[in-house]
Amino acid sequence: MATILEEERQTAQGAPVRMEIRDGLAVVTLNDPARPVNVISEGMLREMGEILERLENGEGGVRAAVIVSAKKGTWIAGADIEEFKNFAAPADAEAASRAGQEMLDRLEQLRIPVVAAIDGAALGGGLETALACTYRIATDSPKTKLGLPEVQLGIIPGAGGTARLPRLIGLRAALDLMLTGKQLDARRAMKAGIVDEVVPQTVLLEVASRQAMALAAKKLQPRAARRSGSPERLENLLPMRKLIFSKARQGVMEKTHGLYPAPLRLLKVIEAGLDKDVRAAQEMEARAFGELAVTPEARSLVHVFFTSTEAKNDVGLGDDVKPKSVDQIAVVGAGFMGAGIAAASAENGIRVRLKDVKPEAAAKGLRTARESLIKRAKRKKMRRFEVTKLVDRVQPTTEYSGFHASDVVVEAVFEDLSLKHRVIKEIEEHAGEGVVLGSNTSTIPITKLAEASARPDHVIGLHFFSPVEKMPLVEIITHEGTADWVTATAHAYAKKIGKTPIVVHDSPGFYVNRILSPYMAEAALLLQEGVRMEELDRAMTEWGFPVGPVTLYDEVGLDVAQKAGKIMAEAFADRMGNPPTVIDKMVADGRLGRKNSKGFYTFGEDGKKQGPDEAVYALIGNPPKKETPRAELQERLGLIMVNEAVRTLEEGVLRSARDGDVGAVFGIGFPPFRGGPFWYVDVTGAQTVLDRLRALEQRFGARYRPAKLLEEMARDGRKFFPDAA
Ligand code: 3H9
Repeated sequence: MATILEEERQTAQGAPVRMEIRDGLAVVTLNDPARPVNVISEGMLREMGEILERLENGEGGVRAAVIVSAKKGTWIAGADIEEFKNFAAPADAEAASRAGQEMLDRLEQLRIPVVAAIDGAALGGGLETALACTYRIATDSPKTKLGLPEVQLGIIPGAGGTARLPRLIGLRAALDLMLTGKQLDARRAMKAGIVDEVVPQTVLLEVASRQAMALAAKKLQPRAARRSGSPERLENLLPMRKLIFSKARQGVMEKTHGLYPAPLRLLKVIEAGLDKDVRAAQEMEARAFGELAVTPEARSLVHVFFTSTEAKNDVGLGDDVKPKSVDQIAVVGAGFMGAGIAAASAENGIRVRLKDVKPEAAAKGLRTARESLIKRAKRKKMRRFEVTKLVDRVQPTTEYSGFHASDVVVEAVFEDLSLKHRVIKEIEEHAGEGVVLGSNTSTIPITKLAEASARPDHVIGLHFFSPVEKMPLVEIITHEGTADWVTATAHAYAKKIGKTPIVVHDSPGFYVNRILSPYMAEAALLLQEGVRMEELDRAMTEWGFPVGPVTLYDEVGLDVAQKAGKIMAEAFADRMGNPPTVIDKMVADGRLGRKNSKGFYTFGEDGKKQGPDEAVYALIGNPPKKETPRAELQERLGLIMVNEAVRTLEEGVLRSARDGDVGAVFGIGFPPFRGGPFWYVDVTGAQTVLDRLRALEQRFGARYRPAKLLEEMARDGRKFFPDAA
């Protein structure tokens, strides 16, 4: 009969860490009652310290241990990012890193084997905990993901990850994980050599317990003992190692223009630590962690983490407003966007009817959606029957059959008001009473679309960004009459398919295009003034945007940009002035950008962007002049967007500065290390931004007129975010 030594010193019910000992096996269960996920907080460290002491003392004749989580969806989500806000100086953060390292060193040095039984996210300090265990078993649940995403927070792994991961899986693979922050599901983690076994959720504890005892009985060898020598022997040759680091550094510089200190510091720490023992490598890790954690870049990235998580979890309506569950949708318009929406939905378990008028168009959309799904399925190493089940979720149609069972219908037809009106009427004839009618328009006011509807309170904007599979934002646009449950359902649907939604009020350009538009118009004006195309692009990529505005014109399509630009110029004629003529000239010359391989840039046969097309300057009618200082270009383009963002908050288009930062970072690629336009104002100082805008207004006129709200913030010394440094 098994003896159960239930934790005597266990604190009150619901302690963050509990230990149960049964037949020589300790099951350590993590379940922080105060937090939605398990995190390595000060409290958790204390609790773990006590458990470790008891294991070190061999309490209850323990021969092996298993660490499990009782939280659904997470094993350990890493260090407590909330606590980062308390780091006033590098020494504070360094101390936190050392505390994490010490705890995991003790875990690693236990005389008994410890099995990490991972179900749910094991990220950052979570994965570092697993790395300090003897053996790792992970479940095949879609929630199980392993990674070291610290660089995305402007820091590096600080609890031994930079030392342990390269030693476990080899340098190149470890660098790839740490520099990108990518998260692997269990199967990929096993292939990478991080995880020893993958099992279904239902048997996790059983298998982990068995393997822990097998390790104790030496019937099973831990990975380190199973492999001979280092993971990748070639990588240990000095010239090879030098090459790997130099390539990695080059890759980082190309991607970040040196604007993010963490990845560069990460490379230094790993390079210097590889020949040292783990303890010495951790010394360097702790110091770097400390210095990085208090940089403005890290503070901004932490801000982006919290604001985006909040936007995802907060629809901004009372608790009594309940969303409808979304299990089946229909998409009307099987073009690139429609197919992307269908694929993103199917990937997340939603059945989709994809409709177009002609069979060829529906078939093409289906092909696009399937290709995207198969690509992702391959990456996830899905089995064949799983892939079949996945792609079968999208069914093409030329009729409205099956629409009655849809919870949401997304219309993604051409940007033509009368066409959309007709489509809305048709949808309403065939869909059920309780359907949410979402429009993926990027330019037409939702209020106008709702005019054609018999149930205007069901109509809402669901603005996806292209390409849907990559872009994380969905702008949800409400008009005056949109019912709250419709907003809540649209929000829940966006969240279900893994997107980050922001809810904005109907207005020309909504939020994202509203702030993008003056920026793009200013870029066109700068071209007319004689600034070279590549100069403009370089200025803004060096400011931190993923692509510059001229490249963006080509990517978006010049005809699309022309149409959007006209709408915005009309809507804000009082201060926008005359729209730049260059875009009209480009379109008249048949230059539509990437889609017809003819734009500001030239494109190769393979569709790859090449250099700027010099013929464009003749078209503009103004040859390039001497270089404009890069800082001036950045000031003109950056501030016009920031000012417009503040206006949208002032006008109530945005509900909060938080949503404004999330929308700009996730919808446009506003430099994440600047935290978004509102965080940027706070960090720069509202008064400074105001002064700079006033100077620009003097030179260039009303389009730089500062937002009233900005004037108020400067006058009252207020901030959008009180914790902005
Ligand atoms: C690190 O580990 C450094 C170490 O190397 C060094 C140690 C010394 N901290 O996203 P959700 C909150 S750096 C604090 O909606 P999901 C989140 O704010 C860390 N809070 O759930 C939200 O709160 P609320 C590296 C956290 O199921 C709630 O939990 N780790 C943390 O969609 C639910 O979150 C990461 O970067 C945290 N670490 O996704 C992982 N994590 O309900 C960050 C979550 O009040 N986390 N919260 O709005 C994630 O990626 C996702 O939250 C996760 C769950 C996948 C875990």
